[in-house]
Amino acid sequence: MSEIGKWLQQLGLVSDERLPPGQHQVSSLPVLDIGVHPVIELAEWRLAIQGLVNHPRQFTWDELQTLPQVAITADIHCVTHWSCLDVTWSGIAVKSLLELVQPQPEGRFVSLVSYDNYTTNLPLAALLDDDVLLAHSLNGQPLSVEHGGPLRMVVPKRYFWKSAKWIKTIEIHAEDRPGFWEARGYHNDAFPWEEQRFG
Ligand SMILES: Nc1nc2c(c(=O)[nH]1)N[C@H]1C(S)=C(S)[C@@H](COP(=O)(O)O)O[C@H]1N2
Ligand SMILES: [Mo]
Repeated sequence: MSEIGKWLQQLGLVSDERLPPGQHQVSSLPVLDIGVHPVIELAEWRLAIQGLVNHPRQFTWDELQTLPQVAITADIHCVTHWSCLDVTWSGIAVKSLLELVQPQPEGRFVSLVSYDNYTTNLPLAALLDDDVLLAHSLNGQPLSVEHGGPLRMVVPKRYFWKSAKWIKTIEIHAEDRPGFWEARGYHNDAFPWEEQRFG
């Protein structure tokens, strides 16, 4: 941290707190999901981007690897109160994928649909952030099946249920469609620092 950063902290003008309210730290990423761990051969695996886009597309595994690769290190916060700090992910920038399919102006919301039929929803704009990626690796290792391999969404700014494992389809809609947990009372926006867990 910079000298001035330390100073501001000592004066109590900024906080060094990395845990959002109601969270405790864990040292490794737990495995959490609705219970089905789908296994898909890479040769069969597809990612579809469809709905309100000019160029709906299905990507094979090999096609995806040719797209711009990014790596990020982020703190992960789960609504069940654990946070795992400094998790490194690498994969494909979602922004570059969206540029290829060209969302239409009325397409403002996204449903993520996974191979276990799990769904979650986000505003399209949330996927354009630089820290949002489709991850195929976790802390330098290929993403294991239990953590959503071969490919999962990572949306670090939201509670982790928005980060769909085993992603299959990205659908762009004009209206917001609540996903699996959102339809069961979880918060639609899910910002950890605002403690948007339910409602
Ligand atoms: N496809 C799918 N994605 C999912 C889930 C799921 O059940 N199915 N669970 C979500 C929840 S509630 C959490 S906390 C994270 C857990 O990811 P992890 O098992 O890699 O820690 O995945 C999210 N993505
Ligand atoms: Mo979760």
